[in-house]
Amino acid sequence: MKNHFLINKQGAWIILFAMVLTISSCTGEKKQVINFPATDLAMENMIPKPTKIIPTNSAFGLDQFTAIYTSQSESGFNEVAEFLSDKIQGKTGLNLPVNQSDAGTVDRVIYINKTDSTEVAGSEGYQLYITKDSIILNARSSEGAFRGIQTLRQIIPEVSNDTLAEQPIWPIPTGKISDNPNFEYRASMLDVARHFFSVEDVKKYIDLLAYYKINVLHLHLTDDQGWRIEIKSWPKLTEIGGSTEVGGESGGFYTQEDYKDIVAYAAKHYMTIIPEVDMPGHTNAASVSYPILNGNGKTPELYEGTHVGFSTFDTRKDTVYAFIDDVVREISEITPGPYFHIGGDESHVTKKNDYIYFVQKVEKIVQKYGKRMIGWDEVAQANLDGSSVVHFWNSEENANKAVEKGMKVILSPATKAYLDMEYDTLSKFGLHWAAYIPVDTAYIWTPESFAKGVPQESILGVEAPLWSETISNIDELEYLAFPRMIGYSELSWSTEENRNWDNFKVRLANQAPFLDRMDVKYYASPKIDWKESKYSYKEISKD
Ligand code: TNX
Repeated sequence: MKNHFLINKQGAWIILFAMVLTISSCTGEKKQVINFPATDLAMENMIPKPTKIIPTNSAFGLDQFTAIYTSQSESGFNEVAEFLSDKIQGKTGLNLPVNQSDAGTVDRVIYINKTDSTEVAGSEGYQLYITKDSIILNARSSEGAFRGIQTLRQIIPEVSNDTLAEQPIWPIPTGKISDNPNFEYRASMLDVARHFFSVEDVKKYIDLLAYYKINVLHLHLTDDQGWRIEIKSWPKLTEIGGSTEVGGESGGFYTQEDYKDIVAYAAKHYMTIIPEVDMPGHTNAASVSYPILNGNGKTPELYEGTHVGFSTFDTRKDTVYAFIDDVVREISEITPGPYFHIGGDESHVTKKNDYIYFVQKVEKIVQKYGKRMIGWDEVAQANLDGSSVVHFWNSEENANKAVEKGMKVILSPATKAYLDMEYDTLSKFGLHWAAYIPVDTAYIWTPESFAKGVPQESILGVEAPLWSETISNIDELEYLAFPRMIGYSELSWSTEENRNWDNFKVRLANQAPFLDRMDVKYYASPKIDWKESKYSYKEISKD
């Protein structure tokens, strides 16, 4: 039995120490024997579905006599445990001590252990061993531990059982879970350019995404309607270009301090921020701020409409590349993640040769600042380095070009993965140029074989973009993103064999208490038999 726990030496000492505490707590008072009704770990509402679940049909009693300990040798584990304790407090009100030697009466322990065992796959993999007395979470890195505690959060009951003992108890089903992601890149995108979203809004979105093991947030920071990131060497970008948004509202932008705050918050959730500066098209806001950029001698007007494809940088002007160099440098300096997204979509008024010349030059600038370039699928027409990444949204032909060049592809097919598409004809927000995407359509497709000629080895992962032409506040963001985003988390984390709509929709229905507790204004689609949802779909559909 012991061998199954895969604990390293230091871990073993701490467990031993915890056991001693447990025993000493029992010497004065007899340890309570709790008779749990049979529970089945495999029936829990975990999303994304873990790779392997072996139930043992008893329960661990989470209560005020539970304490959390971690490996101390590896950095980050203590913080992951603090994060868990904080979330347990939010859900149950319990205040569980973390790595405290004088934790008082401790009957049961949660131990977050760093292991080097190859049984735990990759840096995000983890194993959970839940017995009546202990929960042991094994991970090779704090990142894996962080993914594992999301699973644990999901299997803590919403309400306590107050009849099993004198104190309230949250019974957690026993068994073993081994888990690791199918795709390394599991993302959402937020368009903060068409409408601006505050740092607080972005943080709430990060909270929700992290619970479902999403590990990338791509921020679409610039477009025709607004420039949203402070560039110190070109201050008018935000002074002028940041002043508008779609529909005549007031715009806004992130100072570099704000952006760093988002990046740090994301990092605490083991999430990478990918900045996007969309170019050479989608650049009206930049050219209004600095008319030299468009090269046509005219100062454009600020734009608050929703048409695309009318703006371009002058791709043959040195000043334009000096400008881009400054922008990429300043943003890269405050972006620890490996990627820089250059947009590159819908440059309808840029000549093809100019477009290709431009993308190739910008790729070199991105590389100069130590980043890997990502571009929307049109960039695959250029001659690019194999390390750059093509972001498929529309053109299979472009995705195939990328594969031929040995590049990785991110999948965001507009017909399946666009969060701004309406659910159906009654949807309150969204567009439908690509498709209507009800919750089942969003889930029932196979990224592994979706784009012809794009094999699984070429797929970096799945991303669900949320364009914001039709939404301007967090409630509206949540209406479009949830519940569909929860399905995309399973599509990118769980393997094909582990995905099944009939099974998923029951687990999804059971997310209602969590979403309600987080005050998420999700679209309570009538296709789902929501568990005690406080939102009726009728209330939030069009009349
Ligand atoms: C297409 S997808 C766009 C965006 C729009 C979106 C609306 C892509 C790379 N470009 O500019 O916001 O459609 O659904």
